[in-house]
Amino acid sequence: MSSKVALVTGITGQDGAYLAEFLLKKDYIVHGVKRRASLFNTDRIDHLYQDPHVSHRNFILHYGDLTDSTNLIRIIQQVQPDEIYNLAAMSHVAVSFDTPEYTANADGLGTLRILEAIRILGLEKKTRFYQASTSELYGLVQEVPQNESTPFYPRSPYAVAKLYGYWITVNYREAYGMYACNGILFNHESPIRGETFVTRKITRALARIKLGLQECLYLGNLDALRDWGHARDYVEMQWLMLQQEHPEDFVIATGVQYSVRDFVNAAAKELGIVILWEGQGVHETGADGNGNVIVKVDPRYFRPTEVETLLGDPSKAKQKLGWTPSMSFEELVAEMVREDLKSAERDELVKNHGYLAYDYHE
Ligand code: NDP
Ligand code: GDR
Repeated sequence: MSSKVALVTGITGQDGAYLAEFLLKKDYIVHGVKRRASLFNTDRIDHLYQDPHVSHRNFILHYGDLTDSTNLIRIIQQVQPDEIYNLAAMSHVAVSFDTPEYTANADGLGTLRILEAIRILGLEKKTRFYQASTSELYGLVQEVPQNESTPFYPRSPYAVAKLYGYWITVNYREAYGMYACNGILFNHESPIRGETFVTRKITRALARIKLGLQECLYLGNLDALRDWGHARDYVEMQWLMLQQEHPEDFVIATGVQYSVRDFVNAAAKELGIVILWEGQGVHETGADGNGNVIVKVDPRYFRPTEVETLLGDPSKAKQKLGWTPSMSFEELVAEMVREDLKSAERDELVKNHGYLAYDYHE
């Protein structure tokens, strides 16, 4: 039997990298859409790269952008994919308040552009479509825990754009009989998580603080509650959603909730750093063993409208997809801390013995 062909948008992102690895192991031919950037943006997938001059490649990248329908139509026409995973997005909730129109264009209309390309090319019966929907849709939560029928109340330009993506996916499924589904994924993290999301910001900063490379970590809302899982587990569910008899939407979550403060404590424990929490109303919130404050609250990281609490109910995915997360919260934190400590150790080595000792003027 010939290999299945997948097209992944957002291939250079956290999930794109894990999904590409996963699909290649399943013997797929994987095509990815990457944006042109002034610097290389393929760090997460460099290990999968194949020289375009060799024949029989099974990992192929195309330049593209979700804001450009002509290019999406051309890529989909060339690739004729069996499955499309739409993972590309301006995915940072706080940044979406600064770039709301672009976020609506890429995250909302971008989804429509792909669905419409499938239709224009007459691929409705061939190509299955996965939309990266999000627990941010629940926003100001109406019910705890949240499942597939919990009402949405988005609280950011990102979430509102994703709401459009969610419903246009449902609409194309119902209107044109397409196999299109939404994965409503709760937060998922990993050692390759973007460095400005709170978990990675914490593990990276605390590792650097431990080695004396950084003095302090500034955070926003420490009381926000999230349901954090591991990205590797979650991409497998994205694939499984496209292997069912009928297309359906699924919540993927661990069903366990922690605060940002809990995450700091867990990472500090892993590193053997003591975090001393101070009294309410005090903006300085943590200290190392020597009494130096290492975690401070900076109001610039508060959002105009916050999502205070998210907790998923993954019962449907458990029952129909056989979903069980393979990693606990503690294991996730430990893996992230371990990898960031390695990278901080490399920086420390360079700082102590490397190019900084070299006099460029000689
Ligand atoms: P990342 O931010 O790590 O990756 C986003 C990807 O989208 C990157 O490859 C980025 O390219 C690409 N991208 C951004 N804008 C465009 C554009 N206009 N055209 C083409 N590509 C673009 O996100 P994650 O991997 O964490 O998340 C994957 C998807 O899942 C996103 O849609 C996100 O909103 C959604 N999601 C994520 C969750 C999570 O906890 N991680 C939870 C629920 C949903 P570049 O590398 O050049 O920036
Ligand atoms: P989120 O993730 O907004 O849930 O979106 P993020 O890690 O950015 O924030 C989680 C919570 O932590 C609070 N917080 C901070 N956040 C950041 N980034 N930086 C800080 O310094 C900080 N301090 C406190 C936030 O206010 C928030 O409550 C992620 C993204 O991956 C989305 O694309 C995805 O859809 C959702 O998860 C599910």
